[in-house]
Amino acid sequence: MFKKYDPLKDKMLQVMDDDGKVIAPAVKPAIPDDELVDVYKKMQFARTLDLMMVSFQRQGRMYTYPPNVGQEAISAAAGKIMRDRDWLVPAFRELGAWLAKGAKMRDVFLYWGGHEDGARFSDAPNFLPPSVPIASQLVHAAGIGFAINYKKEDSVVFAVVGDGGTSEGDFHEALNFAAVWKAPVIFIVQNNQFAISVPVRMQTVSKNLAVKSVAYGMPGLKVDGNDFFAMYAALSESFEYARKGNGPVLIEALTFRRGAHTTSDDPSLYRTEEEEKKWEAKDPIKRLRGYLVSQKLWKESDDEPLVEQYKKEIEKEFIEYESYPAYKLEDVFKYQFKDLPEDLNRQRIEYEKFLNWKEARK
Ligand SMILES: Cc1ncc(C[n+]2csc(CCOP(=O)(O)OP(=O)(O)O)c2C)c(N)n1
Repeated sequence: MFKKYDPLKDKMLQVMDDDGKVIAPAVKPAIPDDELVDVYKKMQFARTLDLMMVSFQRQGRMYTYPPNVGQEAISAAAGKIMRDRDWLVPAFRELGAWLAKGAKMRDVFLYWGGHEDGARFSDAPNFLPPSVPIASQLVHAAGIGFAINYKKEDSVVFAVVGDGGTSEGDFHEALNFAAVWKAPVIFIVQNNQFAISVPVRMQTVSKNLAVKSVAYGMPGLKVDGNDFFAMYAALSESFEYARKGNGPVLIEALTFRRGAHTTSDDPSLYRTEEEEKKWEAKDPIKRLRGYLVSQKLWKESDDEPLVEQYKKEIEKEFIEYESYPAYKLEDVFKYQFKDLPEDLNRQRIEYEKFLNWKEARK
């Protein structure tokens, strides 16, 4: 597959068309029907949760949130392949993969609610906290890969970054050393074509993003990121390659962020409605549903009751989260150092004074 879809030739791996019709049967992964329906339901769940998070934020019940809508196939494929002993090193826009790794909804709410307890994800084995400093997570991923080899473990690291992240030094350092160390890391670039308002053509003049693998001496694949089958095929091949000790792989998953960058962004300022419409037709859930319907595994009318049930579950969890005790002031300072350095201690005292002053004004 790596040879056939050589990124230097700008080839893209695609298995189904926009309607879910299989156009490359030779590379379509063999997944049992019931498991495929399960994947579809998980994608629907992730989307429902994602849309509701935006809605909670709009209601003033949640802090800022980065919508995932349109990018669900990437997380769904990674989520189906990852085992407990594999690592997920996330950026911040791969909610479905968090859930697949075992993250509980409560923790997702706590994380985006700015609560320190939300950074723990104690039910998700081998899951790093989301990384807002762009691409910094990739050096951690390379280091984990090094440790896996050192300890002779059978684990693979799934590390996620955005297209904008490929312009960061950390991206290049991580890829270089992962390759030198033959670290079992799959670097997944979610190329959603924008880094906030900056289009990908302003990030690079490379032919594509997968081609960056060539300089570091690792295989790279450009994949239709809205095509679940293509993502699954690419990631399972990469998984086997990395697991067998061959080293890292770079996957460029071409997709489109249908929502805003975060809830504090307005995409109408930097992209056209036409572009949005074009990508709506390539929606990953619509495409997988097209396939399932054609195989008589699903009916369009099955969607509504499913989503309604998910909405109820999510609302219930969210209400529970809202009664979670507020975090203590010291929690903000507690986790980085064993002994708080003097300057941070001064900040803590100052902040405490500020909070007391604010309280007294009420
Ligand atoms: C090191 C660093 N620089 C800048 C920012 C501000 N910032 C937050 S998200 C973002 C864009 C990221 O774009 P991309 O990597 O394409 O991921 P996407 O948000 O599209 O998923 C920027 C510049 C940051 N968080 N970290």
